[in-house]
Amino acid sequence: MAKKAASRKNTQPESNGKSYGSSELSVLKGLEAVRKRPGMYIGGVNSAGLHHLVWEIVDNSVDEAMNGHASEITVTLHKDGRTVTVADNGRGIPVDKHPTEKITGVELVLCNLHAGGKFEGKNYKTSGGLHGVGASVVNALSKRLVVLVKRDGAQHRMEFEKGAAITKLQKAKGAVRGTGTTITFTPDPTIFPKTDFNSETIRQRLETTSFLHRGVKVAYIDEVENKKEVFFHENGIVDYQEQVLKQRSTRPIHETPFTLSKENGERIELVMQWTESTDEHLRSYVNGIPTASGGSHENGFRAGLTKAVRNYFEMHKLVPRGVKITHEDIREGLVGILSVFIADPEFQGQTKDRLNNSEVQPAVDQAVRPALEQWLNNNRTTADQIVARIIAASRARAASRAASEAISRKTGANSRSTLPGKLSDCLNSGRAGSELFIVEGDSAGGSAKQGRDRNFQAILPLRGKVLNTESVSLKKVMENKELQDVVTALGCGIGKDMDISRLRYDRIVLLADADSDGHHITTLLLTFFYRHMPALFSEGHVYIAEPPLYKIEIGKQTFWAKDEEDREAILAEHEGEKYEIMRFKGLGEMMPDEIRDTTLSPENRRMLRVEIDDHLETDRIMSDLMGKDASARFKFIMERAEEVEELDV
Ligand code: 0RA
Repeated sequence: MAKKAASRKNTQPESNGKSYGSSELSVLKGLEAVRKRPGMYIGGVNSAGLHHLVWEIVDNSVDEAMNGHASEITVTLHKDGRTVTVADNGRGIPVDKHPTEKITGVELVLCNLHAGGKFEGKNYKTSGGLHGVGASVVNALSKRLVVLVKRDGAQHRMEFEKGAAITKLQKAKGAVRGTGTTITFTPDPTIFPKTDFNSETIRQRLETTSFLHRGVKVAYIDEVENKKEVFFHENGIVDYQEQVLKQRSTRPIHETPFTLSKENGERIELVMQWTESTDEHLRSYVNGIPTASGGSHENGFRAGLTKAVRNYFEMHKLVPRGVKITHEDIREGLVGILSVFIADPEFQGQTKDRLNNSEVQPAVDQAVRPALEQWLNNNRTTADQIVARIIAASRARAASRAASEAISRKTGANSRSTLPGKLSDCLNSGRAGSELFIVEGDSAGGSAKQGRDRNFQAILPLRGKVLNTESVSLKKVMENKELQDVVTALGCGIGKDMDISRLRYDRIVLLADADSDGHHITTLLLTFFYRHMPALFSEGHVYIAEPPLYKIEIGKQTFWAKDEEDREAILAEHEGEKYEIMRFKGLGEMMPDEIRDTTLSPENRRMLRVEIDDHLETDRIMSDLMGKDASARFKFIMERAEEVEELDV
């Protein structure tokens, strides 16, 4: 250990001859580890990881509020779009020297990986944060961080670069009123490929925070767009539920939601309502942190829910002859918010968004079951509506199962003889390296077919519009001929019967015109995949091709531009030269070799891989935007796609 520390000192470029005491060395080593492997601490250095920095600092302030010491949190996105300030009116981080650590509380919190525990006494319990790692991770990954603390009648200030202190903790002259902590940081561009924050992402998260912590005033100031918003919800997740219903434009089948609020040891809060929608939509949180992959709290909720409803059915003898009620039937159309607060949350999974604490499952189960049973029995009219809803779901599921089995028989055989007639398959029979282009229109399909490399590229032309599959039953979906062909060509089944290992291609590339019809088709296909074959995204199989809109000939050279901006850039580079421009009205106007050179051939083509980095956000976008202007929707999805990853494959 000691040896290692010594050699660290020699290789530390920022040491500048300064000598470090052993405690500073171990601090530097800790933060150095964060900088070396940021993914271990924030999940990755993509957009989700970048925003994690903000959540981490906000969660610290929320902790202060949860413990009753702060009532207001203000987050500011500064003009540069890359610097964020989080301010609270809590007690302020301690400024005196910690009795055993021999550094100030401020340094401890900002430079020590697990500083939370150092203060873990009666008065400070870390509740969540980035699962306990704290503000020091943000500090390590910031090119600059400034902390201001108002405490004991004075203002204190300290500044850091890449986690290392560049000033001491300095006390300003003069007295100040009140207490609180203000942290301003700018993420380090040598760590994050993109350091621009997404204002809407921050806004959403803060709004959710205000729902989950009723009574805390959360303000958001966006200096880029010059906007300010204040979130404050007296009714907490009940208000949240109302908003979710509105956003998803789904009608509840009963007016008053079931609510639960319980606190003994752990805090459990639940709001739920059955709706006309065909899927289940539960948003769950642990200590204010979204748990997109669920975990023990969700399992406990589902167990309690199912038992309560089953008991009600049995007690009143409500199950019709020949109907079998499954837990899926019980949950169909359910929209709800589950928020628990527990002492030592442990998160699992690649994105650390699944709760692992096993003791939470029985706790939630035992809180939900009796309360829900009682509620059903006390509200018989509502309960009867819910019962009817569940029986209808069971009957629809039986019909849909029959339909999906039929389609699986037709599509799942995986033998080439059953492939759709319109598919021009590739010669390679293995999946490795093979590509399926789903092309809008027969004429474009024809050119693509001629321009492709038939060894590994397959073409499936689609005619006309694809069904909008948002909130449509699987049965309806599978009656649509175009979608049937897509499913057959992919060969891996659909919905519950999907088996990704049977997917016949490595890449599924959506190729449509760069106009609003084309955008619409792409959006509909993305929706279809997202709702019914989501594993395609989690394994990164879906791409969007970007065919050029312009062909520009300058002298003997040919250039391709994907849009006006691109075109202007190319022309600007060749100022004064003679040129000729052609605009493609659609893919159908391109010659086979032009499609090949610009869109199909791996050397020159442009395409985007579609990655989903935030399921809740994607879900919201999908359900929020379907039915509105198609091109706006598409633009949003494209922007998101680009934001996550642009591949030059
Ligand atoms: C450690 C101990 C105490 C408060 C805090 C940290 C604290 C941290 C942050 C981060 C953002 N805002 C914050 N507010 C407080 C307890 C101090 C005491 O006992 O007075």
